[in-house]
Amino acid sequence: MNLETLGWDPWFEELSGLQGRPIETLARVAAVDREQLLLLNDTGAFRAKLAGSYLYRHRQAEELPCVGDWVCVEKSPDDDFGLIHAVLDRRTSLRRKAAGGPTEAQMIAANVDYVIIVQSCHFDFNPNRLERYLVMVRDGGAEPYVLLTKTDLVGPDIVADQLSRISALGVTAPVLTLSNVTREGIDELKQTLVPGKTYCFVGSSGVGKSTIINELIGRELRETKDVSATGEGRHTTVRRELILLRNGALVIDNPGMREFGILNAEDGIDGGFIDITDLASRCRYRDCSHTNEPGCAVHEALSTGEIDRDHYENYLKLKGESAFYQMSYAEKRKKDRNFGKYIKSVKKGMTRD
Ligand SMILES: Nc1nc2c(ncn2[C@@H]2O[C@H](COP(=O)(O)OP(=O)(O)OP(=O)(O)O)[C@@H](O)[C@H]2O)c(=O)[nH]1
Ligand SMILES: [Mg+2]
Ligand SMILES: [Zn+2]
Repeated sequence: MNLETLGWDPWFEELSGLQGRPIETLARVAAVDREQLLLLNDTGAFRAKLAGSYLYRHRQAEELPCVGDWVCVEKSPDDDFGLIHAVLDRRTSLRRKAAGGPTEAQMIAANVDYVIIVQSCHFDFNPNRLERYLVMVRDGGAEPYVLLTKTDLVGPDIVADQLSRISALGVTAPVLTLSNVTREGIDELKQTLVPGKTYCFVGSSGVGKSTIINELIGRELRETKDVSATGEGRHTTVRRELILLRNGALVIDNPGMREFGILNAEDGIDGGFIDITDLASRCRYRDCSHTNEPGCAVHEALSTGEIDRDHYENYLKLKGESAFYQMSYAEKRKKDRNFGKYIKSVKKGMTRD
């Protein structure tokens, strides 16, 4: 196994910038359990902790290593734990508003190439929530996929209707459907997973994320549980984990998310509502809020039915949330150009197969 197998990308060598000190090796975070981390590198899996000096300098939740991060770690063969001294800049980041503070971001996963947004055709399908997820994904720099599950529980007409509602939103992401029961669509999903790329599965509890990942692994590794009698999902997955599949793709399972806020996501919102942002260029006022200004092209499209009212209202809601959080959102940390060079030298010294 080498670092490329684990998703290492030349980007990290060229653009990574971070304040660091000499460290022995690079590794990828596979899981985080409180202050203990599970890391993977060319020597295999091992445990590590954060160096006290790192903790001292990085107090924001967003700055702590999360699943998918690349870290610089110091470890000699007889140490039980490696010591993490630095977290490399993230190429992409999937984050949401932390439940506690109004403006602090919580990392879901880092350096994910594709996010697979999972909704079940049965009870769970919700276009507004889908848009919210799409905003979160695009804002973090990853590419979205949409996956509808449990097609065995609804008729083909319902699946077709849901697909057309997704395309009515102007969603450009690929949309897949599958059933873990009839296994329809499973091969198509497998074929989309590319070796060396990282895929993160997100969606409500009970939609079948872990069942799919078990299927991809080929054995029961992730815990799944029966849905309760009300049809609501139950939380089963409690920990995120990065798993290397036999075909070479990397997948991250996630606990189901009840709700999440979006942060500082103006670009992500505009990317997810291209129909509205296109119309906005024809509004009379450049700073039109599309609520009640005269000459608003968005309002006109709304009255002719060219755009959907739910879609429009969701747009305004996400915009409002984002603007609110942006006011006090803490700025990203500074970059140090020297670190990229340094990473190169660390990498050169590593054993490779
Ligand atoms: N009928 C049907 N049931 C499914 C399908 N996929 C998963 N299930 C069932 O749905 C339940 C929940 O599946 P999980 O894989 O645990 O769901 P999850 O998304 O991982 O849930 P959390 O870990 O709580 O986020 C289990 O009982 C699965 O057997 C499907 O395609 N069809
Ligand atoms: Mg699960
Ligand atoms: Zn307008």
